Amino acid sequence: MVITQHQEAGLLTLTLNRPDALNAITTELLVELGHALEKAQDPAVRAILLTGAGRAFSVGQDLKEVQVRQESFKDHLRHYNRVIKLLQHLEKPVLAAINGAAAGAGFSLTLACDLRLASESAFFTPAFSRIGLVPDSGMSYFLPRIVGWNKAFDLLTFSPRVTAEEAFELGIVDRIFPVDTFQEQARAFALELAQGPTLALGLTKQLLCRSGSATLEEMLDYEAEMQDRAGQSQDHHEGMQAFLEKRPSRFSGM
Ligand code: LHQ
Repeated sequence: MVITQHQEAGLLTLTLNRPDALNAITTELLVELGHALEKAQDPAVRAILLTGAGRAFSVGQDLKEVQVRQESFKDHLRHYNRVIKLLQHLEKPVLAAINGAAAGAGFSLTLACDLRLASESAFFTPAFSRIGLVPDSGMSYFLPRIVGWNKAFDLLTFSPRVTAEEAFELGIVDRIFPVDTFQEQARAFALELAQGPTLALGLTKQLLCRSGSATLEEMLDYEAEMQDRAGQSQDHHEGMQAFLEKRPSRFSGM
């Protein structure tokens, strides 16, 4: 298996598991990741943590595999695009725990997640322009939305190594944890999120997805619709009770 899966207390951890190849992405890896993400639609899964085994998160497309490819890049990218859409459309928080290098489509994978937790030793590099390619796997969509058009163009053109600290300054990284305690702290952070009001968080994600291409009027209507749904949830009821009883909420995700 090139994707390992571990489930505990509502948290599904998916690990890219080709450590000897710095988790370079193969078709097999994308197919396995796609299957795992489809299964993650199960309501028992309330948050997903995507990470890499060994010293890298992922160095992107396995360049050895594409050298002997049979299909066009356009056809090959269908495997990537399926995974990116699944990450974005899962109605629950998806976190990337970036333990080392995230390059090319490995970087893109992290951008399709809802939050990025980075080890102090992590770094990012678009890598595409260095081999005469354009950004793919959603990078041209997510990166300018996070860092702005001109910074995205700068990063995509010069493809520097962006340290975790620099990525934090740019808004690419949301939390940084020390190398020694990274796995433990990322897991604890994700476990806490897996105990959250999952339905409301999923609806929040849908709102943010829609806001990229909607007018204020459309968003006001969509917010009202989503609030109606959240307002009928068990978690809203529990949240209100907990507030009145001055105790922490015990959300069920429904
Ligand atoms: C690798 C790779 C790699 C194979 C390092 N593949 N072996 C989608 C579909 C269609 C077309 C193509 O594009 C895509 C999407 C993409 O992702 S394109 C972008 C692909 N990725 C890259 O171009 C990144 C290439 N790698 C690097 O720039 C560096 O290796 C980084 C900056 C990631 C890490 O640097 P270091 O930590 O200094 O490690 P290293 O460079 O020494 O690499 C260690 C080994 O890993 C080395 O092999 P070796 O046998 O010499 O030890 C590399 O050749 C190998 N490796 N990336 N993507």
